[in-house]
Amino acid sequence: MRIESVELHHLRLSLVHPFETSFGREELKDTLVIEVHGGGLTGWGEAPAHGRPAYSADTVDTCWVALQQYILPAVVGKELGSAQDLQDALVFLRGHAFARAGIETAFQDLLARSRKLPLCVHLGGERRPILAGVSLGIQPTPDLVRRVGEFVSRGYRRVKIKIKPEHDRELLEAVRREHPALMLKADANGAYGLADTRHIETFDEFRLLALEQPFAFDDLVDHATLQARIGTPLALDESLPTLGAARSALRLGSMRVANIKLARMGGHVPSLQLRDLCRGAGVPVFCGGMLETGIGRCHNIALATQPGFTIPGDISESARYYDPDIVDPPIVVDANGTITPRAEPGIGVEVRRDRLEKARVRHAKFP
Ligand code: OSB
Ligand code: MG
Repeated sequence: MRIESVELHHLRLSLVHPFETSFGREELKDTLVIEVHGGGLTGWGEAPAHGRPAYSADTVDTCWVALQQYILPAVVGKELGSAQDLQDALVFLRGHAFARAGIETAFQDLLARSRKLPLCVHLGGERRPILAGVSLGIQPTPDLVRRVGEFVSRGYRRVKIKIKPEHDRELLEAVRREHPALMLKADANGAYGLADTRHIETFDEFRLLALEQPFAFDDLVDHATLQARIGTPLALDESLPTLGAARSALRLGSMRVANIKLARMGGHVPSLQLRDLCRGAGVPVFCGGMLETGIGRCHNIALATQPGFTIPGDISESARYYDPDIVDPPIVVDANGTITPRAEPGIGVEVRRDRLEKARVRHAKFP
């Protein structure tokens, strides 16, 4: 398969609800949608970077430059037999994982469509329902408890809540009181330090599925010290930017669960390699999210159906963030709290060009 041309669509979408984490509050979401053309077919991918380098160094602007200057010249017009071939053509590239994920996911969609297979089957899995999960930002405790209740009544069986110092125990206690059996995760996005160890030890009573990224994005050692002192499994997110970092984390005992994000890892190929590493170490994994549009969301769903993704991830329905989403039909959660990948080839949804163009702030074609 040859990628003949690529289009970049920088979108700015308003979120249905503002999303607040320990790094700030977002009301608008910028993202980069990547459209690849080849063999008479079109594939869609997404680099769901933010407008500012807060979660990682990647922004839509850095993705834009990395794609135009380095990535697209290395892959467009080349005969690439597989997504591994595309990754091999990019071995020179350090970092820029979100941009790499954008082109790789688009190419995987193109390959799946050329094989007339749903993306989940093309990737090596089977088309099976996955448990949905919702990630709820920082907000006053009564609002959060009400929001959890709304999602639970709509069928969601797994909820992740964002926490930070002074905004943790009270929240967890309130949610646990109302939902004793809910699968609950807490994510701190690096807001704590080793000095908070005694406080974090008290979270064991909340029976969390995992406590995600309590310490800094570049730490593995303190996470290992904390993991040895608590019963709650730690899940790493920001601290796993590469396979090498993950190998170190597994060796050190810094986590008992891994959050695998397509954007952070640079596509399906490295995400599945991380799954394999974790499997070898007996560490279960889940698929995380970055507020993706329907395009990235379909890629997340396909990844989450792969063998080894035994912990329910952070994949919610389209309407949680975007109403309307840019894809048709939107992604929905059924009454059992599950999402079923579509049977059509590739991501299985149609990208609505009218909505894409309405949300677009910048557009480029390559070559
Ligand atoms: O830490 O997992 C995170 C969103 C943006 C940046 C970081 C994170 C998140 C989420 C949202 O938790 C997951 C989603 O619903 O897409
Ligand atoms: Mg996280």
